[in-house]
Amino acid sequence: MSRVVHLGLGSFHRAHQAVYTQAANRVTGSDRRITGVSLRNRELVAALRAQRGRYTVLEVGPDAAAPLTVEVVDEVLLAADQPVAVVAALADEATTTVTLTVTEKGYAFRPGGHDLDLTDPGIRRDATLEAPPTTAVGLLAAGLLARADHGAPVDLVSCDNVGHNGAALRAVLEQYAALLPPREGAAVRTVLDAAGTPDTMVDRIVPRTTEATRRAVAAAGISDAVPVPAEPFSMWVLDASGFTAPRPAWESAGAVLSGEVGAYELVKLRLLNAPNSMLAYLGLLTGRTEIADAAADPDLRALADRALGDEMEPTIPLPAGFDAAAYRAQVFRRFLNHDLRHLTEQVGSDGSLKLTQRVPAAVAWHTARGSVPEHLALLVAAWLRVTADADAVTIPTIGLHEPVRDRVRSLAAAARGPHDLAHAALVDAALLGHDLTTRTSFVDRVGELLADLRRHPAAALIRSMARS
Ligand code: CS2
Repeated sequence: MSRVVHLGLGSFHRAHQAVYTQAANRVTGSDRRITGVSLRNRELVAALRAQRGRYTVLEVGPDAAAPLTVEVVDEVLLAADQPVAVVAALADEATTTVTLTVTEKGYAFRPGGHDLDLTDPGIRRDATLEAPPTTAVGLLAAGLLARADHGAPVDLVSCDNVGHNGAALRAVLEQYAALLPPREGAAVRTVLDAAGTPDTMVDRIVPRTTEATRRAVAAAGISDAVPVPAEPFSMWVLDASGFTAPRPAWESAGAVLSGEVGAYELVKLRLLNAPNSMLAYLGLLTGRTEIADAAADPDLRALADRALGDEMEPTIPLPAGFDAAAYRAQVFRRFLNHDLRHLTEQVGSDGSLKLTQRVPAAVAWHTARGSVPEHLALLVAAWLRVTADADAVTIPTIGLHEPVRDRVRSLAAAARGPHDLAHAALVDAALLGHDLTTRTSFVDRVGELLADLRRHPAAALIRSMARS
């Protein structure tokens, strides 16, 4: 039976693709198993091994189903310790599907775009082929290289929130192949040319596991050190025409095969992820620890809802038959799920990478029509304020991660004020992508809003914008 290898064995995979794969096995009577690869989470790997790959998905909130035992992951590897075994799993003829959830960071994009960052130290080291690879891109390419020996078909399925994720994955692998010695580079390209890299849209809110998750699972009589909490909602749209090899029949478990994946990806990034980021940054600036608390504030909700409905929705082609009003209402119901305890700092982390996927193309749509999207400017200003100013977030956070924080802080130190900082960060340094570098009317507005956020408590600006 053909197998799946998954790179990025985090909570999202365990509550999403693994669940679909198990359900597809049950419906079709097949037995496709997953080799789960964590890049560096040693504790998770040890715990999952001790449980022979088995774990629990705990749905929380209204309409939650009973805890689900997932037993489809039957091999667990840690890339940091076992790179050779990971490459062997990727290269195995029996492996016909490789899925990935490595987050925006895992693609080693150059800041602000979809090109491989040729200065990334991990990428440069891996491309010498002098030692086993350490990066997701390096591991995948090494797997493809080894597959040149047999040429069995394989598909590489990105399941990250990146626009045109399949095409983006193919592009970084092609650019990586160009860094390799000529013979190896050519072999990787040959295997990649024959491989499928379908675009996908993935959706399920999966917060961090907490003690409350463990307690709830234990109360249900299940012993599990690494359960995963998740909302009841789940969606997966795949471009069926992008596959070349046998794969689990995920559609029998509710995944949607569609020729309109691109439209679904835009719906997800702009109508769900962007307002989610907005609640995260406005929430962080007004002392909210959880997304549900931010969404329950009528002013924050009004602003996020206007960003979604008035500013994002007009910029995208909706999939045929798509009910935008119902989607919009459902998005806020999902954000309001208090039991999820989804942290504003979790959604607010890695903002430079996430916002690049979620915001600039929509801004470009507006400025091309002569308008400046006010709420999107507020979102970017709020991200800048959170990133640049140590005094902006007053609630305790445990890990609000931002790869360009030092960069933004040194730009802030050198800037003559908020307007200058907005231009230095968004135009000169292109920290949110090239689309914004020429949208100076938008960047001016970001500067003005940032000035306001620095001068007054954030709640005052939020209140006046929400009520105007
Ligand atoms: C969130 C997403 O952390 C974030 O940036 O917007 O992880 C979101 O919860 C998922 O994409 C929902 O499918």
